[in-house]
Amino acid sequence: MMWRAMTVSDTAEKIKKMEIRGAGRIARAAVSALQDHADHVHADDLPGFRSAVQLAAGVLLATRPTAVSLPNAIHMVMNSLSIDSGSVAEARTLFSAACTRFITASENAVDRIGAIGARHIRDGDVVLTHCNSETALACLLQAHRNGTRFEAFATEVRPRNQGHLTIRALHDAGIPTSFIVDSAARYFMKEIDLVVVGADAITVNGAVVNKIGTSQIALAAHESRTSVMVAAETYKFAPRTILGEFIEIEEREGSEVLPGEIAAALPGIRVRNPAFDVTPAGYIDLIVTEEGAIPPQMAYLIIRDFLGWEIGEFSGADPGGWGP
Ligand code: RUB
Repeated sequence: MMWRAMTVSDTAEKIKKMEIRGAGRIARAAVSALQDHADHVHADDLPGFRSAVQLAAGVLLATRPTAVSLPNAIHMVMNSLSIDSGSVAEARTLFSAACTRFITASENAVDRIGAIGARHIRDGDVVLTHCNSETALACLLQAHRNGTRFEAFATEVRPRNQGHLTIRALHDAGIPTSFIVDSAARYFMKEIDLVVVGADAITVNGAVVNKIGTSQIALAAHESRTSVMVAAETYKFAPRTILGEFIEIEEREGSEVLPGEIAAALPGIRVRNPAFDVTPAGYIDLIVTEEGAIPPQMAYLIIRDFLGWEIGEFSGADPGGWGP
């Protein structure tokens, strides 16, 4: 079944190259590739089946390090492999059902976040968003569908221009939108009432890891007393941060920032290209999840109640839930 294995590696390649990007989409694409792989992989017995799925999971996990949605999603569906099943066929069915459940829950979560987040956008607001987050956009699009009249600002998002995707969505919805370079965010902040962004990971202390530049925008918002709302599904909270683990910040190729021919002429210059940064909880007013809106200081409760990780319980083994 060589071509099925390619499906996992194709998906992995697309995630690495950012043809599939955004924390939620990455998680759903990985689970879907894993489901397809498990549906078709040949295995003589249960241990063989489990290790074939595990191997594919490893390939997907190695793609991008920062979005915790990826390990959370994979571990959630992999949990179904530890349920006693009598045969490979039964294990396949259970695994496939877990994958479908995750994908559906993830899509529903975006809608639910949109519905909750939209209530925080008021008539006359000017709302700034950074990067291209489907959850952040869900809040804006739902507010617009609700009839709230507001304006949007969208940043360019160097170096990969995810802002182009965002302005396309805002344009198509008919939301009046201004497009600005990232470095203009502070200049315009006095006109902004609310910043809405997504998240790749949220730590136990409520810090939000998101697209590079988010923390500068949050700092400028804090300075001008503009509210910052983060829209993120519960599976973007990072259980292992309870143990003091840090979230790895992906640093990508310098060629994304400086074209090769210029770099070649300047051999003494090193280009640094972190893809994400960390915004401390103090600069965030609200995190909207599918379970409701919380202040960032309540992140631990999401990790405990929805991901199943408790302080004090940890002994080195995965306690289950959605945790990596
Ligand atoms: C995407 C990014 C998004 C979050 C949330 O970075 O930082 O804000 O992933 O997105 P990249 P979503 O383009 O490098 O993947 O709400 O769609 O999950």
